[in-house]
Amino acid sequence: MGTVNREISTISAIWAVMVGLALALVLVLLVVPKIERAFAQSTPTIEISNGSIVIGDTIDLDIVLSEAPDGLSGFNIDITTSDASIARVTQGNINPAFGIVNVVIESNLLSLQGVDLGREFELGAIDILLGTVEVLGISRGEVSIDISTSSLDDDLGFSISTSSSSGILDSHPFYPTIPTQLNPVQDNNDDGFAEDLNGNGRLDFQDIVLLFVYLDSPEVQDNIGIFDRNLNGIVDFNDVILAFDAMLV
Ligand SMILES: [Ca+2]
Ligand SMILES: [Ca+2]
Ligand SMILES: [Ca+2]
Repeated sequence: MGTVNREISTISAIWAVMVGLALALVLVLLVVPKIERAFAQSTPTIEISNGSIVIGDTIDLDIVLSEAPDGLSGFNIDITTSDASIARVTQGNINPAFGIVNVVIESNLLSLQGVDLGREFELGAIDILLGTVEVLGISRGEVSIDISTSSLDDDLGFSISTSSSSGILDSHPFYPTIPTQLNPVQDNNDDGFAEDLNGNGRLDFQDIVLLFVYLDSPEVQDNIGIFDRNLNGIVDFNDVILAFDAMLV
């Protein structure tokens, strides 16, 4: 009897181990994919593209949602610039793929609302163009174009957690190309005056010679702001001398 009992308890132990292993396997199969998915999914980002603009002109910048793993049913976002004295928001458009749209512009703040009535953006959609923002260059400088999200819902009505990526906009004067040269002039040291007349990215004597030779050209005289170093309202020989002095600093 003792031998039989020992055999029964051995068989029970083996079963217990097998059941334990089976449960562990089921647990691994159920849990691991979820952990992998959690690590694989990145946070969707709403991003505004960077740009460069001539003062007085406008530029349209794209507003893009990187991904909508569970679809997109609608959004409500606000866009503004970090400094309205350098560049400000003037208009906005929503991607016409959205069925209901609402655009409100108030001072330097643009509000965009869209609803995906046509079910264009379903599970797994990526690189969704929400709309565009129009920005006007006011003065020289750099601003960020910032987004805040009031609401962004997936196809089940749940809020989509996102991060925002601001666009960087460089607002600058018009840089003409001096006659006989291939590249536009450049403001190499970012002081507001263009010293690199041949646009080769560095200061050299040809830059000074070009300013002297083409002093009366429309390319120079029509762009006083970037050449008039003595601030007397015209580009004159004294500006050539001051440009030369600046080169020696
Ligand atoms: Ca300069
Ligand atoms: Ca140069
Ligand atoms: Ca001058």
